[in-house]
Amino acid sequence: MKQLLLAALLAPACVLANAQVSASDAWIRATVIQQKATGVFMQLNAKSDTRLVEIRSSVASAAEMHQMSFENNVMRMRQVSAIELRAATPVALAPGGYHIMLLGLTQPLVVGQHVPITLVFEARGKRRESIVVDAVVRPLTGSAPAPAAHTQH
Ligand SMILES: [Cu+2]
Repeated sequence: MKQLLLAALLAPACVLANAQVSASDAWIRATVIQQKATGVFMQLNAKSDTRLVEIRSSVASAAEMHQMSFENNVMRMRQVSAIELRAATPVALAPGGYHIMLLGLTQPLVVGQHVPITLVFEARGKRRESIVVDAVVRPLTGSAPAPAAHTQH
């Protein structure tokens, strides 16, 4: 038992395993020069009910949570103040749905680059917890909405 505890303290992955929320498959859409905003996507898994309330990254001056939806044949995006997470119910931040927007990028994000993103969660009783997610930059192409869509709000 003692050995197990020690191993848990030494391994960073195990420290994160103690968190109420874990993130997997985190990625960021690559940017072109002069582009100031981009989307971050991942899968979130909560052990108990909580909500994502804040995002920070050293590569951006601000970050927002957005929700995309298809209304009257038009893709619309609106800012949300939080993303609710239910225990044991994975939530996907994915193109076409919820996503994180990094705004005021301080540098271009190139494919293969790793960017730490800090996610702050608030559970009942205002108890806060933050985790740091390693997001990898992936190419612009794919099933994702065009970056231009983000200049429209
Ligand atoms: Cu957005």
